[in-house]
Amino acid sequence: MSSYLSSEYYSNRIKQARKKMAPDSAMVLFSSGKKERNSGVHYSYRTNSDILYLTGINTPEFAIYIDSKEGTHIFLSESNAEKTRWEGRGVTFENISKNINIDIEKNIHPYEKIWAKLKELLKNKETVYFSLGKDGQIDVKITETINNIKNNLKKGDFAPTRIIHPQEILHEMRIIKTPEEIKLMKKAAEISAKAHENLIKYCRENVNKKELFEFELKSYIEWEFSKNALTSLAYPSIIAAGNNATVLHYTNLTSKVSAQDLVLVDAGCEYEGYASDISRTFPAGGKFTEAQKILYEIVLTAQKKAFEKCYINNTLDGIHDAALNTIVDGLFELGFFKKFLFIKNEKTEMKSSSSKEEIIKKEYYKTYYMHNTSHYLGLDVHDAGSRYINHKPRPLENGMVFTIEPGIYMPHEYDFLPEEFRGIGIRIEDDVIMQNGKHEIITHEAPKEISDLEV
Ligand SMILES: [Mn+2]
Repeated sequence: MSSYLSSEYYSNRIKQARKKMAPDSAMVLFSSGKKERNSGVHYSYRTNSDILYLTGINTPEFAIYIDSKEGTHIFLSESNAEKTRWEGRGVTFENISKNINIDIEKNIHPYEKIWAKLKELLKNKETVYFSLGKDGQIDVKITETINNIKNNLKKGDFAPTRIIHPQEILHEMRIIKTPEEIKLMKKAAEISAKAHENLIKYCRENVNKKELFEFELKSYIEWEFSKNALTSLAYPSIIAAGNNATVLHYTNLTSKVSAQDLVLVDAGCEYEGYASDISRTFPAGGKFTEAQKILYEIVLTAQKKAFEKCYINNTLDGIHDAALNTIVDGLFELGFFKKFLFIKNEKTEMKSSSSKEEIIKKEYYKTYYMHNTSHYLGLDVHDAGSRYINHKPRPLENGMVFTIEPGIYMPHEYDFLPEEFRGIGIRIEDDVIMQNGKHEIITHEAPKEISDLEV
């Protein structure tokens, strides 16, 4: 049950975290609570990624305590016989003991005992690493526990005076993936890439044969994700035909797909906790219009320029600049900045610019390209870790995994554009691993060259 990686992996993660903790400190992490969807029904459960990172355990009513000196304690609510009849056997003490190499007798306790036990454990700790603000009830219990210690101190003892967000330690660690994690990430990427490839074929084969809707393409790709492996979704799938593709987080999925539409598919599976994130844009019927092809070529070139910038010590900002400059150059040559609608601070204004410098400096490009080119990828699709250290962009290192996803969006409402360009949204997104000083694209199996998308 839910042992994604080896027990050495998890004990090492815990050991590494401990090394980074302040003297006389403790870290306490809680699994996420179950969320009700509607009466008597819960959303499918997924715990938070920090818990998953340290333990691989995906269950509610679970917590881990790590001491800066030594000692790790686990708290778990085990299913009783009656609950088991309804929900099946959940995670057991034995599972956890195996998963993270920990002694059942001394270090694993029933979840119900956590507050009494924390009262003992947090005494004489100066600092507590705890994520305030995630769960109001747990916030209150933690504060109560600390106050309780403070109010019952014996001579020479002390109570915690600082609460620090554990992300300071864990999110830094999560930026660099270990070889074990990279193996899982490659598998997630492979499953998703193959699914995109098959979806493109399916769409092309069916769009002229029958009424094809976005929701059918969604079911198709999600079936592809899960037909050979137990996966879930890394995020809600976006399947957007025609003008819908100009909405960044389009989730309606009710439109009919026409053969001459471009279809933008942004979908990725989560495999054993790890996300993949792929976008492809393709002509539903296998033939680009002239306008679609012109814009598609710019985006594809922008992505290739961005890949060239994936080297050690360059930065995600450097990668973004390469993609952005290519898009601005391309759109500028085509005259798209002669007259355009600029939206800033809820104000819209028609503008004109004849300087690429100005277009970049004043962010006029956001009329057509309004998002960033990259984000980290890992247990979360927008993975943990700051892109900046000391206000400077963080240099790329081996073990980093991130996306490269330039795009161009020309909504149908933009009536200042030539008719043939209105209602086109394009994004091309791949996942990249930095390894041995080089970048490796792990989602390349999903086709994106024009010659592979046309029939
Ligand atoms: Mn993405």
